[in-house]
Amino acid sequence: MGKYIQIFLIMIFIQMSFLFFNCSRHNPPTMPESIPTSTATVIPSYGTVKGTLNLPTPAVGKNYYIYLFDSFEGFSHAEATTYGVCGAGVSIPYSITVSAGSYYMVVIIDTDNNGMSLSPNPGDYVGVYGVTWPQWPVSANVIISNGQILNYDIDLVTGFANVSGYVNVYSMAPGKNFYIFVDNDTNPVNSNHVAYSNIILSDGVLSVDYSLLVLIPGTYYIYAGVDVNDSGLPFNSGDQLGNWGVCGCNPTNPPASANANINISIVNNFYFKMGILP
Ligand SMILES: [Ca+2]
Ligand SMILES: [Ca+2]
Ligand SMILES: [Ca+2]
Repeated sequence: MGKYIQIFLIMIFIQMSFLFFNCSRHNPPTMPESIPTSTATVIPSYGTVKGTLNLPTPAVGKNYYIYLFDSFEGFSHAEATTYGVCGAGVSIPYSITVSAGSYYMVVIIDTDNNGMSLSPNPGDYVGVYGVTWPQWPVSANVIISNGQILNYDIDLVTGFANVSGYVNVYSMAPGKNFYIFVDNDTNPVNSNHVAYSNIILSDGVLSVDYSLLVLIPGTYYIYAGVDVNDSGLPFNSGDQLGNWGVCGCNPTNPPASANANINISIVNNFYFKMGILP
């Protein structure tokens, strides 16, 4: 093959390569719109826990509430919730559906019919799966996978006050509402408290005894206030307020972080006093 023919063929090859390269860069192949692109389909993954609630005595007509949660941030923030009404007898069937995962499961029967917006109170029936309250499981012991059905019975007991103490009000406020909260934060109106009580103060009262049921161990804020100006919650200027763990009675500086470490097996005594919100 002559040298010129070789050079000619090499030039043709370079030109064709260049054209092909340019075409590839400027005209990328496009997917016809009629061909669907593949998308990941998210299939919900759920399991069911069912069984029997074993009551200490019948609670006919009373509401039961069941909560599954991984980290507890208030009864309104559980990963799954169900409720129902107790029939006759001490064995109440239940069923709850939850996404796959690991959870604690607690049950409350509102024996005094004051509603779960108030959280459980002493005298309500309480239970936690795997142990007898006030014992607490060492880890999240309801472990459920997709499609799984677990049969778990839960023994309930009569809940008792495990957090108590007294609060000195700043000044007498007869006829005014006194509130005390065990809470995940210091906001009384965002529905993540864990225990709550409310009384009307009588004349002459400067010290209020309280007793609360904290169902789930943890580290919380405890604070109390008097709605001096009858505005309802939250507390505002002119109201009395106090936070446990704060020196003196400066109501404007709650602890920087939750500091009331509550062990549900013993009674914790928390005493504090109030100031006036500026
Ligand atoms: Ca109750
Ligand atoms: Ca709160
Ligand atoms: Ca007020």
